[in-house]
Amino acid sequence: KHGILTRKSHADMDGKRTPRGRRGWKKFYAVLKGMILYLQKDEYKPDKDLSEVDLKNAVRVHHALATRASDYSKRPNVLKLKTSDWRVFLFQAPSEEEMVSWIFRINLV
Ligand code: I3P
Repeated sequence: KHGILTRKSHADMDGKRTPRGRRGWKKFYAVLKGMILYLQKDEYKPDKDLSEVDLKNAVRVHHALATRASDYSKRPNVLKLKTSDWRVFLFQAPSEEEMVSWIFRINLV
Protein backbone atom coordinates (compact mmCIF):
# COMPACT_ATOMS: atom_id res chain seq x y z
CA LYS A 1 0.00 0.00 0.00
CA HIS A 2 1.19 3.53 -0.67
CA GLY A 3 -0.01 7.12 -0.62
CA ILE A 4 0.42 10.54 0.93
CA LEU A 5 0.69 10.65 4.74
CA THR A 6 1.45 13.69 6.87
CA ARG A 7 3.34 12.79 10.05
CA LYS A 8 3.61 14.30 13.51
CA SER A 9 5.99 12.75 16.04
CA HIS A 10 4.35 12.59 19.45
CA ALA A 11 6.69 10.35 21.48
CA ASP A 12 10.23 9.13 20.92
CA MET A 13 11.91 5.73 21.24
CA ASP A 14 12.04 5.97 25.05
CA GLY A 15 8.32 6.75 25.22
CA LYS A 16 9.05 10.33 26.23
CA ARG A 17 7.21 13.23 24.63
CA THR A 18 8.90 14.44 21.45
CA PRO A 19 10.49 17.80 22.34
CA ARG A 20 9.38 21.15 20.92
CA GLY A 21 10.94 21.92 17.59
CA ARG A 22 10.44 18.34 16.41
CA ARG A 23 6.65 18.16 16.81
CA GLY A 24 5.66 19.71 13.51
CA TRP A 25 3.65 18.09 10.72
CA LYS A 26 5.56 16.86 7.69
CA LYS A 27 4.22 15.45 4.45
CA PHE A 28 5.62 12.20 3.04
CA TYR A 29 5.00 9.68 0.35
CA ALA A 30 4.40 6.53 2.39
CA VAL A 31 5.02 2.98 1.22
CA LEU A 32 4.15 -0.04 3.36
CA LYS A 33 6.38 -2.90 2.28
CA GLY A 34 6.66 -6.04 4.39
CA MET A 35 7.03 -4.92 8.00
CA ILE A 36 8.35 -1.45 7.19
CA LEU A 37 6.54 1.80 6.59
CA TYR A 38 8.84 3.86 4.38
CA LEU A 39 8.33 7.61 4.55
CA GLN A 40 9.87 9.23 1.53
CA LYS A 41 10.21 12.83 0.48
CA ASP A 42 9.34 12.09 -3.09
CA GLU A 43 7.04 9.72 -4.86
CA TYR A 44 8.17 6.11 -4.87
CA LYS A 45 10.31 5.09 -7.82
CA PRO A 46 11.08 1.36 -8.01
CA ASP A 47 14.48 1.85 -9.69
CA LYS A 48 15.71 4.49 -7.25
CA ASP A 49 17.68 3.60 -4.11
CA LEU A 50 16.39 4.93 -0.81
CA SER A 51 18.28 7.96 0.47
CA GLU A 52 19.84 8.03 3.92
CA VAL A 53 17.03 10.31 5.13
CA ASP A 54 14.41 7.92 3.75
CA LEU A 55 16.02 5.06 5.71
CA LYS A 56 16.12 7.16 8.86
CA ASN A 57 12.42 7.99 8.54
CA ALA A 58 11.36 4.37 7.97
CA VAL A 59 9.22 2.91 10.76
CA ARG A 60 9.11 -0.75 11.70
CA VAL A 61 5.43 -1.61 12.07
CA HIS A 62 5.86 -5.19 13.29
CA HIS A 63 4.04 -5.39 16.67
CA ALA A 64 2.87 -1.81 16.21
CA LEU A 65 -0.69 -0.72 16.85
CA ALA A 66 -2.64 1.65 14.64
CA THR A 67 -5.86 3.22 15.87
CA ARG A 68 -8.05 6.14 14.99
CA ALA A 69 -6.67 9.21 16.86
CA SER A 70 -10.03 9.96 18.44
CA ASP A 71 -8.40 12.16 21.12
CA TYR A 72 -6.89 14.44 18.46
CA SER A 73 -9.38 16.85 16.93
CA LYS A 74 -7.24 19.61 15.34
CA ARG A 75 -7.11 17.78 12.00
CA PRO A 76 -9.40 15.24 10.33
CA ASN A 77 -8.51 11.68 9.25
CA VAL A 78 -5.68 11.23 11.75
CA LEU A 79 -4.48 7.84 12.94
CA LYS A 80 -2.22 7.08 15.87
CA LEU A 81 0.64 4.62 15.50
CA LYS A 82 2.32 3.11 18.56
CA THR A 83 5.45 1.18 17.64
CA SER A 84 7.01 -1.73 19.52
CA ASP A 85 9.86 0.60 20.58
CA TRP A 86 7.40 3.00 22.24
CA ARG A 87 7.36 5.69 19.62
CA VAL A 88 4.04 7.38 18.92
CA PHE A 89 3.22 9.04 15.62
CA LEU A 90 0.14 10.75 14.30
CA PHE A 91 -0.49 10.32 10.59
CA GLN A 92 -3.02 12.37 8.67
CA ALA A 93 -4.45 10.65 5.61
CA PRO A 94 -6.08 12.49 2.68
CA SER A 95 -9.50 10.98 3.44
CA GLU A 96 -11.45 8.96 6.01
CA GLU A 97 -11.40 5.97 3.66
CA GLU A 98 -7.60 6.16 3.30
CA MET A 99 -7.18 6.46 7.08
CA VAL A 100 -9.28 3.35 7.70
CA SER A 101 -7.37 1.49 4.99
CA TRP A 102 -3.98 2.39 6.50
CA ILE A 103 -5.12 1.29 9.99
CA PHE A 104 -6.31 -2.02 8.60
CA ARG A 105 -3.17 -2.69 6.59
CA ILE A 106 -0.74 -1.68 9.37
CA ASN A 107 -2.50 -3.92 11.89
CA LEU A 108 -2.29 -6.89 9.51
CA VAL A 109 1.53 -6.81 9.67
C1 I3P B 1 4.93 22.11 17.02
C2 I3P B 1 4.09 22.40 15.78
C3 I3P B 1 2.90 21.43 15.73
C4 I3P B 1 2.09 21.49 17.02
C5 I3P B 1 2.96 21.26 18.23
C6 I3P B 1 4.12 22.22 18.29
O1 I3P B 1 6.00 23.02 17.06
O2 I3P B 1 3.62 23.71 15.80
O3 I3P B 1 2.09 21.76 14.60
O4 I3P B 1 1.13 20.47 16.99
O5 I3P B 1 2.14 21.40 19.38
O6 I3P B 1 4.93 21.91 19.40
P1 I3P B 1 7.47 22.61 16.46
O7 I3P B 1 7.34 22.48 14.97
O8 I3P B 1 8.33 23.72 16.87
O9 I3P B 1 7.85 21.28 17.09
P2 I3P B 1 -0.40 20.67 16.56
O10 I3P B 1 -0.40 20.91 15.09
O11 I3P B 1 -1.04 19.36 16.93
O12 I3P B 1 -0.93 21.81 17.35
P3 I3P B 1 2.16 20.38 20.61
O13 I3P B 1 3.49 20.60 21.30
O14 I3P B 1 1.01 20.77 21.44
O15 I3P B 1 2.04 18.99 20.09
